[in-house]
Amino acid sequence: MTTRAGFVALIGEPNAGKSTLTNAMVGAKVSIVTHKVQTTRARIRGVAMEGEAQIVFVDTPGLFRPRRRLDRAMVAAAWGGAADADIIVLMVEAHRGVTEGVERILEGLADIGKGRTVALAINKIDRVRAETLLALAKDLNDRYPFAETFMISAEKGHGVADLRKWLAKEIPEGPWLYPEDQIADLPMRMIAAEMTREKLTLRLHQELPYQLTVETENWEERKDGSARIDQLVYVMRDGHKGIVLGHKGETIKAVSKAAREELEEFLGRKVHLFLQVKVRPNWLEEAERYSEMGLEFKDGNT
Ligand SMILES: Nc1nc2c(ncn2[C@@H]2O[C@H](COP(=O)(O)OP(=O)(O)OP(=O)(O)O)[C@@H](O)[C@H]2O)c(=O)[nH]1
Ligand SMILES: [Mg+2]
Repeated sequence: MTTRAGFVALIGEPNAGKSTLTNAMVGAKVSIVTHKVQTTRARIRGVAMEGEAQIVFVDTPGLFRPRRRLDRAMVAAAWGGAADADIIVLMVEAHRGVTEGVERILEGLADIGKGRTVALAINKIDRVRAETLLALAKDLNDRYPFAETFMISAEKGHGVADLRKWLAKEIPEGPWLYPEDQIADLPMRMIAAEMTREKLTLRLHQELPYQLTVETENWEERKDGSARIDQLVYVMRDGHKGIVLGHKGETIKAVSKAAREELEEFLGRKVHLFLQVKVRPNWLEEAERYSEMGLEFKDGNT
């Protein structure tokens, strides 16, 4: 049997469902998902097997008009993921259609997509009627020569298997890139930090999630088979620290519990998770924070 292997980059506007699709393809949660935009900050690789094909999905940060330094690093990571991939899948939200943001991505694809297979996945089809979908598919195909169009619901699983089968056929022949049982290419300490950031993002309101970051400071394997994990939550202001902690520490306690439970399930063993909140007014300008996130720190104005 000939094996196949390749990289498939999922790109799209923030909230399009890229991480949800990555997880659906892999069959496990490797990338965090929230209802808020700009959840994913760096490229997250998830590995899926389809017959003799190993498809490495590259989940990317959403593409939007960057303003701040972190925005720019995220958008650069997303386009970089597309440029390195064998196949690009553009995800568009069915109910939002061709937004200004989608138009801008199509402009970018005119360049990055050259010489590459680019497919379209219209996601969240559970939210619209069939007529709307067909019109949207036609509109998008008039604007860009997609190799194929898929109508999917990443969340409900509709169309996901068809897309995976097609991708398995399209990726190049070659030896597998990862051991057969590996599902993610991200250090465990980073996955653990992402889980905590997801729980924080789900609980906090407004802009706050954007202004915090989580890092795993220490990971200690214990003799009884459990792990002790210490994480730091960086926030920018004293007031933010208060919000993250919550009244009598309720918020951080709930976040810690939810993150620990998910980690225990992921690792299949007991975890002791300790979170500490640190005020760091300038963390968004610190190169080390970016490397911890898996992002490139770009010089220039904030
Ligand atoms: N109704 C519906 N919601 C979906 C579907 N797929 C994803 N979602 C929801 O859309 C929201 C965003 O999903 P994500 O997977 O985090 O989106 P993303 O593209 O990774 O977003 P960023 O990381 O911010 O760029 C979440 O609330 C998902 O549950 C779908 O097929 N149908
Ligand atoms: Mg995401």
